[in-house]
Amino acid sequence: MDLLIKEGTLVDSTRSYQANICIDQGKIHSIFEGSKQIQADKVINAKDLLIFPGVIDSHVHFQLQDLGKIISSDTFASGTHAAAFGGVTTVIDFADQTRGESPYKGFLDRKKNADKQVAIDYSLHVSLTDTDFLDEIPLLIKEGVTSFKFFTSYSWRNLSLDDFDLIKLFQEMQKNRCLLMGHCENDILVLKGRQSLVKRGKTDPIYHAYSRPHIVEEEAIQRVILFAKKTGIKLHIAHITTKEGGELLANAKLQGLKVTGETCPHYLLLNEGAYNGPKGYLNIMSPPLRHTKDQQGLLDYIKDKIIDQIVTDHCEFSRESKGSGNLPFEKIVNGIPGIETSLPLMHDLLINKLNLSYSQLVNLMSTQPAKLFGLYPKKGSLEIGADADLIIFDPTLKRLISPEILHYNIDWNPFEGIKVVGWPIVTILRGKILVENGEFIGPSNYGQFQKRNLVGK
Ligand code: DUC
Ligand code: ZN
Ligand code: ZN
Repeated sequence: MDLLIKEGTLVDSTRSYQANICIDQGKIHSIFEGSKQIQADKVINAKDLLIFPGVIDSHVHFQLQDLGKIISSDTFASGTHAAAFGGVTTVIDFADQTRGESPYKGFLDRKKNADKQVAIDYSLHVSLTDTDFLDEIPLLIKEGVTSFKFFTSYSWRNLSLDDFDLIKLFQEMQKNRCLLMGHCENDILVLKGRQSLVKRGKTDPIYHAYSRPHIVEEEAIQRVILFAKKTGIKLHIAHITTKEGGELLANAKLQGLKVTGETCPHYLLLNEGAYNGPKGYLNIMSPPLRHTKDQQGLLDYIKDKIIDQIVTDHCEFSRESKGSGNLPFEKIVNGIPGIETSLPLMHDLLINKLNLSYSQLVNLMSTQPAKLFGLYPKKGSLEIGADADLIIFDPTLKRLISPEILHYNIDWNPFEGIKVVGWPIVTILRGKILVENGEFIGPSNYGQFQKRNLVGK
């Protein structure tokens, strides 16, 4: 046996129980309760510690090119390295089609770039920015890409599709049985809202939030849910930020539609007050931070199992890339870091403060993402034969979030100053220990591209 983890509390999406777990050749070999003589190359005593399946963050952007020339600070190497410290063992990034060019080629290029660098397992969603290459979808499915993305906004970056093309794309997704994920904001409302504020000289970071009021998100989510209803597709709503967005998801589920949704730690822990003050410009991301009533609403939808998963939308930029506080809000690149802190922050909020169960946390951050995106039960589970992607988590370890204790490529953090109790101390990927007691001890490029399955009908 390669590794024996003794006397820990195993947590999967349905239960927590004390047991020993044996790992061999990268897989979960066996699980047993009580004591037994096992010969293993390495033994970890996990008494008083928790063992989770590794976190799956299905929405991250490493090396994202924004506003033409600026590229987000984390490479696939640095981002996946930081992710491992946060207990994340699989990420799904994006291959965004350059409009007019082959998405298949774009995917192959991005994969080639990532393959050499990744410390943890990964996959890619393909974002489609026109409808001229829909015949490439079967090719991408063969490569293991089973989810695609659209934008209803970002026309200024040539990313959005109009309603006619959206419906065309939805019909194609239905034919191919893929999942379609949407960034949902009303493009004209964003563009004109922004213009009218800028014209009046209202360019401080807080106006980023005012330029994208709730209706921007609500209208777009409502529209695409209608398109999903008409075409019967599996639709996933990315980064829901508003109570109204959560309500639309709840209604769609009540109607029996195949609609799922996610939110992010920053929408639960920060509100638009974070745009004030000298560091406000750093917190610009889209959709923007909202109000306390939205935070409460989203938490209620998490408790009620309406929101299916928590992801980070990790997309970090240096202070300089964000203009060092000297740019009007509309010229600041969008995105914040999150991947290394999401598990401890969500553990502290959902379990320590709101009393959700450990299984719910595992479901939101590992099992559900694996199920939605075609990785289950190889990932996101503690079943015998599953990949041994595991975290050992110390629920008593106290940490003060600050850039100094994190491993990102930047020197600021939106959650700086938040105290949490609970931190991942060991991260294991396919049986290899990557992180142990604050040190990266594994190979730095052990990550592999994961071919994903089509899910459901
Ligand atoms: N918003 C996005 O839509 N993508 C990356 C980062 C962000 O803030
Ligand atoms: Zn988005
Ligand atoms: Zn995103």
